[in-house]
Amino acid sequence: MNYVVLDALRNQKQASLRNQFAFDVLMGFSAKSKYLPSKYFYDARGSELFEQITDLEEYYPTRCEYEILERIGPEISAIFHDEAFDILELGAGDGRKTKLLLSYLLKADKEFSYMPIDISESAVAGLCGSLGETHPGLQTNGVVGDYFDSLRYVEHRSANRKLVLFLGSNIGNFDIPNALVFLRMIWKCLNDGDLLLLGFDLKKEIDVLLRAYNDTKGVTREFNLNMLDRINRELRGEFDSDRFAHYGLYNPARGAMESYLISMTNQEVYIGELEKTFNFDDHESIHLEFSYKYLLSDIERMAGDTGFRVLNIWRDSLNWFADALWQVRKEV
Ligand code: AVI
Repeated sequence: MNYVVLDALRNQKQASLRNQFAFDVLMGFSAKSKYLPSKYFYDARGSELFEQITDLEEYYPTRCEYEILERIGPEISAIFHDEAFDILELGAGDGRKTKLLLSYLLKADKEFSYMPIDISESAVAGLCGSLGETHPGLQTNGVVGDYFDSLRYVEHRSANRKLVLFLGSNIGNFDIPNALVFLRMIWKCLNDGDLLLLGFDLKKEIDVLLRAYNDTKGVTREFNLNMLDRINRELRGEFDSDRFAHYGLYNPARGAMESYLISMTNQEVYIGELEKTFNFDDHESIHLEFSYKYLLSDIERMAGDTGFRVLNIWRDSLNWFADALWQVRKEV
């Protein structure tokens, strides 16, 4: 087994995770404008549906970032010269895009290790297993744990310079204040000179965005409705997902795609674990997700505000997506 499960996580019983889910559902459905936190998309079924989304013709971000990662290997490689380094990836998923970069660095004979970090043991185990087959020469050490515990854990085990990857515009699922806090917490776990490669989905024609989040095959719709199915499975909910519609819109004031489920009728839904019935009025909405889109100036500003220096920003040929390389600046 080439991964570790951090104790803090192992000790967190399944039951307490479920309690947290129940608590968050109670909070979200008790609010004046109902919502569910987007982190609950990613159970096994949700992760599978997300992988399907990334293969859709309309969902461009994965393809665009793939094009960038295919190209930037030499520049990343040059930064480290002959220095050994560690690549840490936050929320690696199936690692398809990252493998491009890893392959290049292996071929260039770089001395580095790769540490995929994820809260889900099955995600880390799956990726470590598949890398063992596709990249047998690669030193892979997965870490199952909370992002920040994991960064601190790695910090204590290796003195090498770090390159942290947070790809796929995952940062876009945080609202701006929370994104800034998240980036500052990464900064806090790293040393002066360490690097962060971040994926950002750029502002573009609104029609392109609307198509990406309202695909014709209905996979995004299913991805959103899975949230209700998950409540049924894990919290003994009684949702009939056919009575909800998916609605994805672009909010130009916020600069973000927003996803909602809309109740198509006046209905009452019982959730066993909460011993409570919730009322959903006809046309009432449940907010599920923000997907922020950025300008290059936003990327520069966010770096400065959180203690980083921008080394490079690479864009795909359509200028739809950017990967930015930031460097930690600390007063030493
Ligand atoms: C994971 N995240 C960056 C995706 C996004 O584009 O915000 C999740 C997603 N939601 C609907 N489609 C994809």
